[in-house]
Amino acid sequence: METRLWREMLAPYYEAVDEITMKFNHIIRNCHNAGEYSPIVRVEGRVKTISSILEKAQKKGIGINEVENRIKDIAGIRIICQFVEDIYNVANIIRNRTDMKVVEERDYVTKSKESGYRSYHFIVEYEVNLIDSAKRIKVEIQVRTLAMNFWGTIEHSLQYKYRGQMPEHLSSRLYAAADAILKLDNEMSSVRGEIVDAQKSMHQNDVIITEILHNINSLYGVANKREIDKIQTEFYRLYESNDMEMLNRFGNELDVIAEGYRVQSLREDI
Ligand code: 0O2
Repeated sequence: METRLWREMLAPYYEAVDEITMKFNHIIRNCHNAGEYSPIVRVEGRVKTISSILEKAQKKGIGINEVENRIKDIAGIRIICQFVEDIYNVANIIRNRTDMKVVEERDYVTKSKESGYRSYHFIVEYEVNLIDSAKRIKVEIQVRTLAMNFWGTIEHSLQYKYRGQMPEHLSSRLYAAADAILKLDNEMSSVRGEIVDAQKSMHQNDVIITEILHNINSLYGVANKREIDKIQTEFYRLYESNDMEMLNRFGNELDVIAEGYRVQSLREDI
């Protein structure tokens, strides 16, 4: 196939990867904005390179004209989570979405592959709107923990280096490392509640401080210097005491002061 035709064929896959990556990033942002824990840490997306498509097609005896039908991971999304439990929460999110249809599901988390590889795989059908038509394409979504991703990425590069002929001493080391990853994920799951709580309160504290600083910044333009100095001194005092309850109360009082100035300046405008 000519390069130009490959580019045409791959265009909707690039579109799908961009759109789906953005949609899962919105989930992260919406969770943060709502002060909720996000089951997703980050999202990555890629379109398989032409050489990698050709290599897979050759390995599996797939003809060029069958590539789109039979290679289901031309478009690939990787969703990275902190904990194994999050993988299953993300799996439910994917199953319940109305903009993609799950056509295949493989749980390599509960039952790892022979290599030790663990990850949860979906093949979904996703509709892309092109300039004058729409096209349904297949997209692979891999959901895994940070630890599984660490292992998978390293093992993948070694597999690439040895092209399926990995020396025994390396594959057995990797298998042992996969076992350590499984233990690590289990250990982390046992303290998930504590970690989630700590991260939530860290995020909430961050929001409180950011809002206070934003309000102080806005007051610079409208309040008098003495008042601002007083507010700032109080803020530093509370900040140093690390008393988040007091800082929250102070933030609420500052909201009222800032709101008052806004009303005043609006009245002056009238
Ligand atoms: P790349 O370079 O990541 O794209 P099948 O559907 O069973 O005929 P397929 O499509 O290989 O065959 O499905 P499978 O086994 O679910 O694997 C899909 C993808 O999962 C692979 O794509 C890898 O990304 C990943 N994967 C599967 N097994 C392993 C493994 O043992 N180690 C690592 N590191 N990754 C794995 P590609 O096209 O092989 O690679």
